[in-house]
Amino acid sequence: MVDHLRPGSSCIDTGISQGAPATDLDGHLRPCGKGVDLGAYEFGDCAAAPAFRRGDTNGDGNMDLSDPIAVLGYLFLGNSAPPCLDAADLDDSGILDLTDAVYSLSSQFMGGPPPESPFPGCGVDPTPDDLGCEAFQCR
Ligand SMILES: [Ca+2]
Ligand SMILES: [Ca+2]
Ligand SMILES: [Ca+2]
Repeated sequence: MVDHLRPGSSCIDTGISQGAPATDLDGHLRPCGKGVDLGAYEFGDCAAAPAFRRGDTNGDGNMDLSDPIAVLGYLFLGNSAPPCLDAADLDDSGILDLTDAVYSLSSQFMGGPPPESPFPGCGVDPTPDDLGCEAFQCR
């Protein structure tokens, strides 16, 4: 653990978030604290980013018609938010909107492109955004 930052290190919160991966080498979310830390590891005790499968909006293990319907219900009917908003952001635009539901329908039923990574396996979001992923059960 010698390559991890110590408390009080001048590297803490002084990195540049632009281009920084969404997680450090331990899989912990970054930034952890006020800003991204310099180096490969974030200092602190931030939670590991949950792995998820993009497109499986309701987290039931596969992508089917119920997933875009869950997105539409959340966006337009006031239903509760999906547990992992990143999984619902099929085009990885960082924004959850009608486009994502259409993307899912197109992908499943009209020969459209598959969801952006991570898909079809589980993984973490390769592009940091504000959506976040509270919980996802990979199976
Ligand atoms: Ca599903
Ligand atoms: Ca989107
Ligand atoms: Ca993203």
